[in-house]
Amino acid sequence: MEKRITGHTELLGLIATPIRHSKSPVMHNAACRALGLDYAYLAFDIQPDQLEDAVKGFKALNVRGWNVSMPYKTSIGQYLDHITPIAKMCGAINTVINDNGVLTGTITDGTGYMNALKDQGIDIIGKKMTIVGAGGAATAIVMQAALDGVKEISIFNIKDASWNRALENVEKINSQTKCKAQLFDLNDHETLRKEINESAIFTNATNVGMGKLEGQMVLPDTSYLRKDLIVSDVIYMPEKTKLLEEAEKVGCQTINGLGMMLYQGAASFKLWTDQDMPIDKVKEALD
Ligand code: SKM
Repeated sequence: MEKRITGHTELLGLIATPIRHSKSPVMHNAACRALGLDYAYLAFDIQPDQLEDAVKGFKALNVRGWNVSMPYKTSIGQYLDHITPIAKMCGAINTVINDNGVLTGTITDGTGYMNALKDQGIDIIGKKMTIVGAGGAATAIVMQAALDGVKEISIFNIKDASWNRALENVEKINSQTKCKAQLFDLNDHETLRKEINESAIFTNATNVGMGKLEGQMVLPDTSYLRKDLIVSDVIYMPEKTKLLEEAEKVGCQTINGLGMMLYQGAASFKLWTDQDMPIDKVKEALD
């Protein structure tokens, strides 16, 4: 690594807090090493009152680009020059591109999710999806899925603070894409069962299954699952959530959140370097 860094090496990065757990530095540095690109990617743990200074500093230092994670995905936009239509639709930014001092914000989480499905040979275009959640990950997924041509999306959420965001997401999808979206209460188990039965894929885009909620799942029980249903989770730590464990027992094809993480990074990497991330090499580095 040290041999690689010279007086010419340029910087890529990631801002968030907390962020030391992130897999992004390993991913991006492995990709740069494999391609012989003269960049180094570092994680910066930035406090909320430092966000504006951090953006100004990155601009002054001519940092080529950086990822943005929680809690800054919705607040960084005010410091940028341009925001792409998909980032506007999602109300969030996870990638900033610095073109000689002109800063553009976009979001790659949704394409990351869709490409992770493709990587597993899963095609949901023209099909129906049921998803639980209305936070950042859920929003990015449903917007990109709708734009890519998923036919119907049924969103389930509890009536918490993100219910209104879910309602807005549904309105945006229905008015700006050809996809038909609907929002339901996660406690309406009869409808949940019906919507899952009609879907090709069921996705958990909440944090149920990780941290303090490890061992729990968003479904009341496994009778909602069937063998030919694809079950995906945005969580990758633990590698296998309770939902994915149960789905596997039923015989479902399952996919955890690591692919989404990998492919959102690949999309950011392409925007900064104009190169395709060498996925196999990066997967090796993540093992
Ligand atoms: O959107 C991504 C972000 O680009 C990087 C990241 C990480 O490194 O943990 C997580 C997601 O928020």
